[in-house]
Amino acid sequence: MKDLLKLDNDEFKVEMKTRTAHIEEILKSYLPENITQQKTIYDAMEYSLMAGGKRLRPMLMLEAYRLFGGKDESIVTPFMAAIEMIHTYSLVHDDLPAMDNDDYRRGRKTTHIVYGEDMGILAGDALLNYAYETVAKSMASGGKPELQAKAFAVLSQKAGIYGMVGGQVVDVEMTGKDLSEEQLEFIYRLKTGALLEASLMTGAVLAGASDEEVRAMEKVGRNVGMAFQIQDDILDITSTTEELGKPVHSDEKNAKSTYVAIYGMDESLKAVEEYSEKALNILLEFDMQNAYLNSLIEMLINRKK
Ligand code: GRG
Repeated sequence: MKDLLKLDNDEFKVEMKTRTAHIEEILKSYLPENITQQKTIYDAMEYSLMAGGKRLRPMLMLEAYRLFGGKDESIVTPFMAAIEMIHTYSLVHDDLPAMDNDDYRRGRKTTHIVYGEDMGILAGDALLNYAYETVAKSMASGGKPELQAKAFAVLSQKAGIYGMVGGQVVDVEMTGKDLSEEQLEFIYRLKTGALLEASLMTGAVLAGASDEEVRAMEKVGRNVGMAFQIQDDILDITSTTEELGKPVHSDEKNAKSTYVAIYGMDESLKAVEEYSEKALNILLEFDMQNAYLNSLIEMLINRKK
């Protein structure tokens, strides 16, 4: 087996900055146009979508696309914009009074605080719809129809009842109750993991990866998702509101049974490392080497926000 390719710390930081700026430009270019009387919804969409954030999902998608030899970025950019819109809608809805009732996100007031609860609901709806509209429009204007349709199916499935929405449903239903190991794994795999799986899978599909390779990317995403969510639980306890850009101790406030609450801090830190290592080992095993992607996965272990 080959050695894992990685970037050194400084090189990774520079690359990450460049890539994040590139994604910001892509997102801007896919914002809706020709808005007239419905301008409020455009403002609320832009407010939430362009509020910063790590842009992890489009970043993973582009790296997976490159990993499998994808060259023409115009095929993957609508999907990158779409997944960030879907992710943003989930955050906007998750912050609503009926769900987590949070006032801060990505370092600023949440969408419903600024635009009202009605517009918060509609902004989430609009972002979800516009995500699919963006992908559908790109498919209608050419490209590689079979690959685009397959990627569209993966994206919509992972965002829906078999993915993120399904995980959120169980999470909401189980709030305040004790969770079994299986229930916790189910929630994390769907609520958080599914969109990360979708990022890596759609990138691979659009580049023409084989079914076996796409399945391997799904597994990578699943492990990254577990590591990411457990790290999120850890940061909710150890970090600060300033650093995270959202309230800390939110899990306690919402009576959420988290990995840390069930297994303790030491086990959780170990689990983040183990899941990240599993993800990297799958990439190594398949000889799927992209130094930036490997470093990004490793960075998740040490992330502070
Ligand atoms: C409302 C259908 C629906 C789903 C909500 C994603 C989600 C499900 C809820 C958000 C709260 C939460 C803890 C989600 C788990 C995934 C997660 C850690 C999201 C935050 O993602 P980051 O850290 O956010 O990538 P940024 O702001 O950096 O993009």
